[in-house]
Amino acid sequence: MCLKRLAFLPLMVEGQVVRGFGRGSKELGIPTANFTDEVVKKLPLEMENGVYFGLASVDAGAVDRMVLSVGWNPQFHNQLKTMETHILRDFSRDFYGSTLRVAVLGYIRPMTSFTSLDELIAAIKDDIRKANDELDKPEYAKYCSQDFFTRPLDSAAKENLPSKEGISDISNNSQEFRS
Ligand code: ADP
Ligand code: RBF
Ligand code: MG
Repeated sequence: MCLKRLAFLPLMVEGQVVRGFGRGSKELGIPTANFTDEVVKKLPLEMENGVYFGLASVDAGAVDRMVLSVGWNPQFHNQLKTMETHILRDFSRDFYGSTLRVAVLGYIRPMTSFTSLDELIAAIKDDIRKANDELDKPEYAKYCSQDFFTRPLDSAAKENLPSKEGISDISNNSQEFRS
């Protein structure tokens, strides 16, 4: 299987983890670390709403696999566009305020409104299976050791100050935006 490759990928996004609607873990059993509105507003215009896979790290720690959603969460009739990352690792703790780095590497499907929560959960489990299948491919290994993941956090991020937010396209590292 080969998922859709898009011109603006890979996309590297770094920002603070903020509170969302508190639904991810409670209702779905799938916690999602939400980026700030500032990060969501800076996403490339050509990035369509939907479900993506890639890699992620928290506070410059280990690089794990992830799946993420970008959009208005039609299942919940949300007004707010969010970017939410589910990291494929059991943290057994919250990390609100931490710096999250994600490398968005591929697109899986559009955001969908399902007839039940169980269907949404089943779809996300299927997304995770597809992400794992893709990320098993050797071509993705190089992203784990990218400078984007290995560079230390800057002092503002360590102190949880809201200055460390950016989006970059590693095919052209000069394109980096910060708020
Ligand atoms: P919220 O609506 O506030 O985003 P969630 O129910 O989606 O709440 O829970 C998300 C929070 O759970 C994250 O911000 C993070 O602190 C924590 N968390 C724990 N494990 C994970 C994980 N594997 N992936 C993403 N977030 C996780
Ligand atoms: N929300 C939707 O309304 N429709 C979806 O198809 C959908 N797919 C998702 C796929 C993944 C991999 C993840 C992590 C989230 C997805 N969500 C989707 C978002 C989900 O509704 C959201 O995480 C919860 O509402 C918690 O905020
Ligand atoms: Mg969340």
